[in-house]
Amino acid sequence: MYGNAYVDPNEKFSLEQETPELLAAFQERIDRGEKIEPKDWMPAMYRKQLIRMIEQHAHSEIIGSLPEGTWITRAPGFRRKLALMAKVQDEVGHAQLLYSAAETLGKSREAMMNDLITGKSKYSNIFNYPAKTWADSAVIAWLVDAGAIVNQLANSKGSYGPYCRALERICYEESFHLKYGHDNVVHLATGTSKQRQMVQEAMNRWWPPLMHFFGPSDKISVHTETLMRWKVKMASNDAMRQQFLNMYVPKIWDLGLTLPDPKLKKNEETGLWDYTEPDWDEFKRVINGDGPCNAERLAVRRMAEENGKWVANAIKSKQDEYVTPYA
Ligand code: FAQ
Repeated sequence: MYGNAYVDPNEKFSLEQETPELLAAFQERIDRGEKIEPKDWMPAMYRKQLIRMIEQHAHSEIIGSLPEGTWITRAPGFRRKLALMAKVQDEVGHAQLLYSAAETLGKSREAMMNDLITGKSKYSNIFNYPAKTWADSAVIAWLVDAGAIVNQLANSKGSYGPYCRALERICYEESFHLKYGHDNVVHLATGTSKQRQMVQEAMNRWWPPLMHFFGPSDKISVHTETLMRWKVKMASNDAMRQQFLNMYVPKIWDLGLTLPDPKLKKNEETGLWDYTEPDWDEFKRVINGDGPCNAERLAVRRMAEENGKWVANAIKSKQDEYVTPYA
């Protein structure tokens, strides 16, 4: 019986190794819509899956601050610079909330950070592409944040208490980022012909990674079935992608912008969007370390880790004087 001891996320587990009565009672709690809290009994596989997903999410926030962050020094005007700085700071704050939620499951922040900088952990595909112009930062703030909200608003109604509470707070802030991004895109799309061209080119660049962002299609997704049974994921990857298309494609077209997919249209019979199947080989390459910016992103993170070590050590030596909350 595995029960509640911290599990090495790399170890293999199977549900057959759990006590059947405990497993059944756990599933009943989930089905009743109860929240699971850190000290409650949970199957080792549930713990492992949550650590994987929350940790990847935390890494995505911290790495996700980098493409937009490169535009802080070059933002067009003081007000836009201030707003972008605040947004980037929020994203790093989201990582802090998420690392704390993952820590409640027993994996230390040091171990998570180590797995990020050694390339062992994944993070969102989308942050491995370069933000070439100011318009890229606008498209990220509007549409990547929009995609994140679709995913996180649904999953904030999920089963693991600390993750859901972190997601609720994050969604409030992401909603504000989305408005900021939309304002920037509208400004460019209704500006000079040069500005329109710049935002159109950014849209063309970010569309394929945005389609990948929601994860592989349901036919090839590995974890969706288990995670939906446990209400960690509240909708499948394809369902989230469809929701995003439904909400945002009309808004993009309203601005007179186009999207680089000739098949993209709403199928009036099914009510679903038809689109060209995303290139899943490219997706796999990017999430496994071979995207245009993976090496650069991890190098920046390693540098930050190295330069900030003395601060972390100082905080840790103070913390050791107090009782740790999850001991
Ligand atoms: N990128 O079986 P599935 C943000 C991996 S936050 C990289 O379908 P699952 C805020 C997956 O890990 C953005 N890898 O996986 C912001 C698995 O590999 P593994 C992050 C991906 O977990 C905005 C394999 O493929 N959001 O943007 C991706 O059931 C602006 C098989 O896939 C979250 O993390 C991907 N896109 O579903 C910040 C939300 N998709 O681990 C700055 C929480 C799949 O077995 C600026 N996460 N993989 O080696 C989730 O909802 C889920 O984990 C999914 C993937 C939906 C991402």
